[in-house]
Amino acid sequence: MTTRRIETEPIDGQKPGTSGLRKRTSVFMRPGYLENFVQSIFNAIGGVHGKTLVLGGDGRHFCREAALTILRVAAGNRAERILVGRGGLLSTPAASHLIRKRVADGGIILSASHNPGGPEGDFGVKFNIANGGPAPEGVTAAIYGQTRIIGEYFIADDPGFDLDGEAGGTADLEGMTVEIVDPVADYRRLMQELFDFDAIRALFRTGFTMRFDGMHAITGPYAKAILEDDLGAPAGTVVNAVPLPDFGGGHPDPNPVWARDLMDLMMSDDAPDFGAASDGDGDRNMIVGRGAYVTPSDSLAVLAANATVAPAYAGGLKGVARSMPTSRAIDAVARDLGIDVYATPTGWKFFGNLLDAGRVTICGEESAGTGSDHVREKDGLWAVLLWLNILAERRRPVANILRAHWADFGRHYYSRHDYEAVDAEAAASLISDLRGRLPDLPGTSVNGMGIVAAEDFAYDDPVDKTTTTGQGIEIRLDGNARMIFRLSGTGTEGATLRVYLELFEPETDRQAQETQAALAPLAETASVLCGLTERLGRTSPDVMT
Ligand code: VG1
Ligand code: CO
Repeated sequence: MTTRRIETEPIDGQKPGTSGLRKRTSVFMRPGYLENFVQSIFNAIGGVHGKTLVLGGDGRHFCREAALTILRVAAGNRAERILVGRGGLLSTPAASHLIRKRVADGGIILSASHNPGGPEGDFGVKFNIANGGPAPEGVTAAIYGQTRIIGEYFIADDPGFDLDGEAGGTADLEGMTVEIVDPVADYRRLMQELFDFDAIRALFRTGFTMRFDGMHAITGPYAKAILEDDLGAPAGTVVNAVPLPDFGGGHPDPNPVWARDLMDLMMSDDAPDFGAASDGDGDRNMIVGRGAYVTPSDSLAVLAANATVAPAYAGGLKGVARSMPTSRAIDAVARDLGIDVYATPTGWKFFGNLLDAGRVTICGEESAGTGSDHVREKDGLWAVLLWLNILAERRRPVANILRAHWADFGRHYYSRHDYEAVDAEAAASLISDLRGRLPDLPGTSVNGMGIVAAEDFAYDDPVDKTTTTGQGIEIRLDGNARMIFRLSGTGTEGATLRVYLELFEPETDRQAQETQAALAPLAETASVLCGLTERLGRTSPDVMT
């Protein structure tokens, strides 16, 4: 077997966004495209000679072929060892854990997260650093820089490697050791350490019922092993549990729109006590009680307020963090606990430094990402297990816990409205024009609502002192309301405008409104303020979560 040096041209890359590089699967399948991008990653991190990397993905179309190609490029670059999930599979949180546990130099995760998969769908490559977290801005910028100047890549000949071999087994590839790891085992052990499995088992023994929807994506095998085998949930609790290359034709995005079946069940007379789902790569979560959907922002706040029931957090939280657009429900909890709360730009990479520095224990995003310092990624199943631990302790329905939380802390009505696949230039100018008007907005009123403050969010990282600008336009209004305008960094078609709406309601007797109804005047104001209909030709959002 030999390694070849292949001459190549810079690729049509783009700066890896909030979660790595995402493109149509067909783009990643172009001859040399994946090889170029992976070589660019290696070049950007000073090569991989002598290094150990973790590799795995969410099982979507092209994952297996991509894993085999990446093994060959790693061998061509003389990496020391690659730990690859059996079948090329690893959830994002499991990959993060494995990097940390095995003290690897980093990892490559193959996923476009909640974006649909398949030949017509999306594929993605994400690079994580040695702390187990997504590459920070400096690294993604360096990777992008390399994609613009790359002229060659190195690749070992096709080894015909068996990705389905026995876990623990190793093979030699041009002097590089490839080790197959069980994708579930280490992660499962970690969860057993964090949570009170006895208490949760006892909860299931009382006849507590649950449905977990794996959405035909990566979390299925993890959920089956932990919920059904370890915790004694009845067989069939986990549905859509086998990862499929096209996710069964669905959108593996755990929200009321895309996890419709689960939502319908939970709102019906046959609803189990608890429902949950996770996304393509296993880092997001949806939490829903019987007749009660829990918004990700509320879930984050409830988890933080009750975390001490779990052994891992019994000593209290050091601090908490949320992305700026995430509702301030968690801020109220932090005030009550007397701990710090940090607001970061969107994207998990911004939590890494805070977690590494021991400033925060729990963090989360409005987009259904919640996690803690146990790994450096958001973790869907972790959130589900913490909820279960809380339910095992409190023995009250989810709806009840939620209402009590609002009564204690006030309710933050919250929704995100997405305008998808809009004209990229129109969306960019909508944002830049709004940005230009920011200094004039405070003190004025739009659609009958007074603007208190308007800013273009910039983040000063308190740990590494870097500044990141242009992270979303935040408008604060009278009555403790807020709206944020931001362009998505993960879409693959045109642009996606996200409008985030938040309204604080301290009065218990006004906390029972339907979310969209409560937010309707604010949504109207947002639309008027940015000239949404004229500029984008849209009168209503594509998705409201
Ligand atoms: C979206 C979410 C963001 C999340 C990111 C990656 O980014 O809004 O909160 O961190 O996806 O999540 P954007 O730029 O499209 O708004 V995942 O589950 O794709 O790793
Ligand atoms: Co994801």
